[in-house]
Parts: sequence; C-alpha cells; structure tokens
Amino acid sequence: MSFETPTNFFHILGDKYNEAVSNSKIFFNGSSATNEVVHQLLGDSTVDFQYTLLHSLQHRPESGSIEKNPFAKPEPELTVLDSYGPNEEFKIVLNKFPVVAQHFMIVTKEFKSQDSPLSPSELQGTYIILQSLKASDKQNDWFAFYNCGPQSGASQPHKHIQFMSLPNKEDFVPFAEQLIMRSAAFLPNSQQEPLQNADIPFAHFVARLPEQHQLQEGELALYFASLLQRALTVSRRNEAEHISYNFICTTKYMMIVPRSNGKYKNSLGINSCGVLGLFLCKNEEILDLVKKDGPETILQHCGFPNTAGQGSDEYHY
Ligand code: B4P
Repeated sequence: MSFETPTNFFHILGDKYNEAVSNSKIFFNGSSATNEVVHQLLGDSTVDFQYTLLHSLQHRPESGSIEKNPFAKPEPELTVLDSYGPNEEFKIVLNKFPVVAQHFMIVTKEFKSQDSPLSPSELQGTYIILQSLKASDKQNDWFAFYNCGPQSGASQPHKHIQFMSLPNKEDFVPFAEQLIMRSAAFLPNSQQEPLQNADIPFAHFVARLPEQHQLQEGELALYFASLLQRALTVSRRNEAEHISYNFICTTKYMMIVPRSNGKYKNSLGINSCGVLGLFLCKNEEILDLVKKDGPETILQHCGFPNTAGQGSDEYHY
C-alpha cells in the first residue's frame, strides 16, 4: 500500500475552496490584507521579509483544546479528501480562517498530539502532496509547515500539517531557499552539517533535498531526524523547558527552527510562516512594532542563538 493523491487533486482543492467561500463556510481574511516586502541587509546577506497587515480579522478562535477540537470531526464542507494515506489515517481539510487562498491541512483522523514529531508516514504524505502541487500548479510555489510544541505558535492541539502558497517569487525568496542555492544536497547520517546562515541571528537548520528522484519514507525520516537532532541539542543547551520547533518543507528543502517563545512582547504570535519571513500583523500597532524593532530582532527573541560553525559531536542530543 502506498500514498496516492488523485491526479486532479489541485482541481478538487480549488473547487472545494471556491464552493466553501461562496457558501460562507470559509472566513477569508486575505481580502482585507495588504502586503509589503522588505529586502533587509543582515551582515553580508539580504534577507526577504513580508509584512501582511490585516484590516479586519473575522471569527478565528484564539486556541482550541482536546474537548473543543475542530479536527475531531472536520466540517464536510471543508473536507477536500475524506481519506488520505495507505491506511486511510488522514483527512485533507481546508483552513477555515485563511489569509492566503486555498490554505489547507493534513489532519490525523485519530487524535494525535501536535507536540509529537512527524512520523515517516506523515512526512511522506506531506512530500507527496508537495510534489503533486508542483506538478499541477504552474502559478504558485507551495510549502508545508508544522508548528510543533507549546512555543511554536500552534493554537490547536490535534496534529495537523499545513500547506500554503508563497508570495510571488519575483519579489520574495525565503532565506532558506537562498541558502540551498549555494549548496549540494545534504547527506543525512554523514559528518556533513545542515546549512545555517551565520548572518541570521537565530538557530535554523536547513537540508537541501535531492530533486533528481522522489524520496521515500525512510529517506525523508532520516532528513527530518538529522535536523531535529540539531534542534533538540540547541533546546537542551539553552535549557528550554519544552521542546518546540517549526518545520518547513518544500520539494527542495526541509528546515527546522527551534523555538524559545511563541510570542513577541505578548502581542505578535510567530509560527512557521514567521520564521520563514512572513509576518502576519493583525493591526497597525503590531506592524509598527515589527518595523521599529526589526524582524530579525523579533525572530532572535522567539528562537535561540545561531550556531553556525559549531559542528556536532557524539554528545549531540
Ligand atoms: P496552528 O498550527 O495551531 O496555528 P496557526 O497556523 O499559527 O494559526 P493560529 O490559529 O495560531 O492563528 P494565527 O493568528 O497565527 O493551526 C491551526 C489552524 O487551524 C489555524 O490556521 C486555524 O485557522 C485553523 N482552524 C481553526 N479552526 C478551524 C476549523 N473549525 N476548521 C478548519 N480550520 C480551522 O494565523 C491566522 C491564520 O493565518 C492561520 O490560518 C495561519 O495559519 C495563517 N497565517 C499565519 N501567518 C501567516 C502569514 N504570514 N501569511 C499568511 N497566513 C498566515
């Protein structure tokens, strides 16, 4: 048994999304949004950040709980695929409160904790969807993300991996993608260290994936484990009370960013989108705060110090 997405998955996604929006089952917050991209000089690097300002924010619950869990029985009107995975263990569900159109998620059918690492099967399901979107969506580049642990920016405790399209690539190139342009594919289980840009003031671990062949479950798990190992070491060395990190995956790379704080100054929540450089500002005051303090300072506060140049040893996590 293996993972399969319907060949017309992207069309099913688009149709379901349009129907849910027209039936008011989705509260799209993007129509009130304005975007601004800045190209910030940090040391010898130019790092892209996008500030999204929302002028109105509708109906979104601040946080869920095991009792009040929207993914226990996802709304049929939001369900893109009722079963996904070799053991039919997942559903594919639209995000009810998107800021970017067609934002969707893989959710586990059974309750699993958002604090648990991604399993080989969850990684493969994610990767196969990214491959399918790459083959059929000629306009957008997509990324998957997983907010894991109490300081990761997650608001729902039921396991879910999200998928969103990136801003226009003429304007915004995530720093992780800039980093892999200068590197060969990463070899997990070798002496090789993951990539980390020393100019960016928080710890981040990036692995370029080989693009010549489709990676299998076991290989994906090795990549994930190599990055997670570094994130766990950083968390332990900084005496973090909980394990929290953001995971980002495209068909070209994986990145893990260990997290110390879910919020900046108690007003700005930072999730995986934030660590990739996409800042969601829910009012003008928050946008002013981001501009005044600087996105790199905010991410430094929410992560741990950069460890570029520090190799791993046998005591690594
Ligand atoms: P989590 O992993 O738990 O949390 P999150 O994405 O960080 O979103 P959060 O809820 O904390 O909201 P935020 O203000 O950061 O994901 C749970 C997801 O489930 C949420 O995305 C939520 O919308 C969704 N959800 C809740 N109830 C649901 C239901 N009944 N059915 C289906 N889905 C449900 O961000 C607000 C929104 O903007 C989120 O969608 C977030 O992912 C997105 N976002 C964050 N940063 C962004 C950026 N820079 N650009 C575009 N979108 C961004």
